[in-house]
Amino acid sequence: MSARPLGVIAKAWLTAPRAAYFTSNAPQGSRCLRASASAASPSAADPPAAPSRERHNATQAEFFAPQVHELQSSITPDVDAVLAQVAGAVPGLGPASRVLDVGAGTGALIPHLQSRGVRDILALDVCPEMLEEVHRRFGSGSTLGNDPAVRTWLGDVAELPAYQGPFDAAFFNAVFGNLHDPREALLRACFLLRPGSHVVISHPLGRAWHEQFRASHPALVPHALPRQEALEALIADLPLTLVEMRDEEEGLYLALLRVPDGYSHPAAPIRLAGAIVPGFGRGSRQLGVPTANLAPAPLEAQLRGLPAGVYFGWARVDPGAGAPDADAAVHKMVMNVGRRPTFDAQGVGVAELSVEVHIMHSYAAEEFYGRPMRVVALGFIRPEVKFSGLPELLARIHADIGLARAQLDSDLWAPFRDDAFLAQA
Ligand code: RBF
Ligand code: MG
Repeated sequence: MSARPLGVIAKAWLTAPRAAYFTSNAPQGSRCLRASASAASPSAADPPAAPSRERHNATQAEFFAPQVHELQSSITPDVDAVLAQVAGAVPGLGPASRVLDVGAGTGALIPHLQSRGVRDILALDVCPEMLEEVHRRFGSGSTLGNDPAVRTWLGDVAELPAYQGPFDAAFFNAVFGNLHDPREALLRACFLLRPGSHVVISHPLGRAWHEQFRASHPALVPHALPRQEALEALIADLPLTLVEMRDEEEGLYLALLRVPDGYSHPAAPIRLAGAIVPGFGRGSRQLGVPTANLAPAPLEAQLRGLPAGVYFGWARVDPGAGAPDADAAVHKMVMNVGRRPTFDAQGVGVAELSVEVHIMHSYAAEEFYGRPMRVVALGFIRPEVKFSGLPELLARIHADIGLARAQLDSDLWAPFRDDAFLAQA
């Protein structure tokens, strides 16, 4: 990439000198990029394969690295006033709040968060030069420590470790269209957010501007700013609800989403005990995700009112005499309580509820039918979903397992390994 023409466009990216942008820089750049893209592609009709996250983010970092001072100096008073609205969109932010700023850039949003009293901010970006500027402008607390400060994290939000949370708000300002995978980013953000907290997806320059920029830089900006219907589809199986949406062609685009209070279910910890029963012969062991199932009927009182979906927690099987000690220990688990709609043409699932517990341990024995199992479910990961098929379900279960592991290692949930209920005979 040559820095000079891109520099002009990147500056326009925030300052929005629309006439100049639309009439001189963008169309030329746009035509050039399109022409070279289709020339390089064997079939212009086939959409190019999505690059890996690593490759995608390297492209972002490369583009923005030379733009630090342009971006910084391009926050006009008009743009700044809109950014104040963005920071103000989340109710209740103040000195006790911890805020995640995804795609922080040079930190344009930070003064507006600070003027609302927020002191504890994690600025995230895939471009190290941007984060150096954030550090220079806003100072920083020590890398470790609990003092509220502006800290930085280099990388994709989809890879942000759980220990960086929990947050009271996550802002995706002027970055959503640039993300490698917006859904994955939102999903990961959800797991770092407290119940009742908020996500803001915003672009100060609005839809029309974003679409122009996207057209001229399809690799850099693969995604549209979602309209309400598309956004609702995007979050359909995420623990998020849409609260407010401003989406006019011109001017501020802003979607305010909320993590429900029920994310960590009010009934948790949910303590279940029973004898392990055969499953439905769907071959979950063959899938690499063996489950030990509990009969739902005797657990009706504990299960009543719980949303169908995936929970995480701790479990212990009594494997009987002669089993290795590790098999009798408490282990991490993910549990699906639901009707497995993926395997039903209507998508409603089988009539009878199933309680399927995948324990993150390799047991010596193949089956434990009739053996006692105890489970303490602590948090709700996501609702049950009708997936397109087994591969998608399996990929999702692996994501659930990863998220559950991270949650269960946290100070919040690790102590429940020693819950007295699990130790009972
Ligand atoms: N089945 C579904 O139809 N939708 C789901 O969202 C779903 N999530 C699951 C999550 C976990 C952690 C586990 C262990 C199972 C899940 N299942 C789901 C059930 C899955 O279909 C079932 O385990 C296999 O069919 C084997 O019985
Ligand atoms: Mg099973």
